[in-house]
Amino acid sequence: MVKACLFDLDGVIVDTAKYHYLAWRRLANELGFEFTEEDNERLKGVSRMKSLEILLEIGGVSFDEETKEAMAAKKNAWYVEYISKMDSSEVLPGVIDFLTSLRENGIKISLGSVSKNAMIILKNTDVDKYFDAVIDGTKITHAKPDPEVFLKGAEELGVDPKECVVFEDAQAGIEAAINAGMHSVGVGSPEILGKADFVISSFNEMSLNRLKF
Ligand code: B16
Ligand code: MG
Repeated sequence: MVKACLFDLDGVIVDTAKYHYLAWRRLANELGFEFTEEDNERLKGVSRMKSLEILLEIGGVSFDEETKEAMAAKKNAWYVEYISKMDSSEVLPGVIDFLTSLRENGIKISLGSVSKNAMIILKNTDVDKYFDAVIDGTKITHAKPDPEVFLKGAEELGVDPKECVVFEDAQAGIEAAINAGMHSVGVGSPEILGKADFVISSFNEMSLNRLKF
């Protein structure tokens, strides 16, 4: 049995992708071009500045660094406005039951997200109390597939990477787990997350006896 579970946030604990989408689309529209939900798929698990680069590439426009920083800040202010209205009803199915059974069985829990807004989301949805460690975008310098976010989580929990399992909805996140020498469970579609040890479509399919690798 593993000793620690490390969770990505967006797409695993909650679905904040829709709020990222609304905020990025608002920016794109302000710049005079469309941004579709399909385009938004390319931003999942990607850092804020890299997401902006992709958005500007889709719109076929370019700006200097200072303007890009201001645009990212503007998008983030809109995004924060949306997520400030979130509550516990937005936690994805099966997540609370699974987190509860982990705690009852002494398995440590860490967050491993590249989002700089992770703490607000955890607090608003009332899941912060389940976490022994929170590693987010404010604590890392390398984005996934770099293993930094998960290695820091394991270190803070005092657990060997080999005894950790990562839950991820993004391909780059599964690669980060592999690069960290950890087990991984994909949350979503097996076509995208094929490198994971196994894939679930929701936490309703998850139980402690599946944590033996
Ligand atoms: P922020 P995760 C990621 O969260 C999102 O999937 C991605 O779409 C977003 O751009 C990134 O966080 C940065 O978020 O702008 O809030 O710092 O999947 O790593 O939990
Ligand atoms: Mg994610």
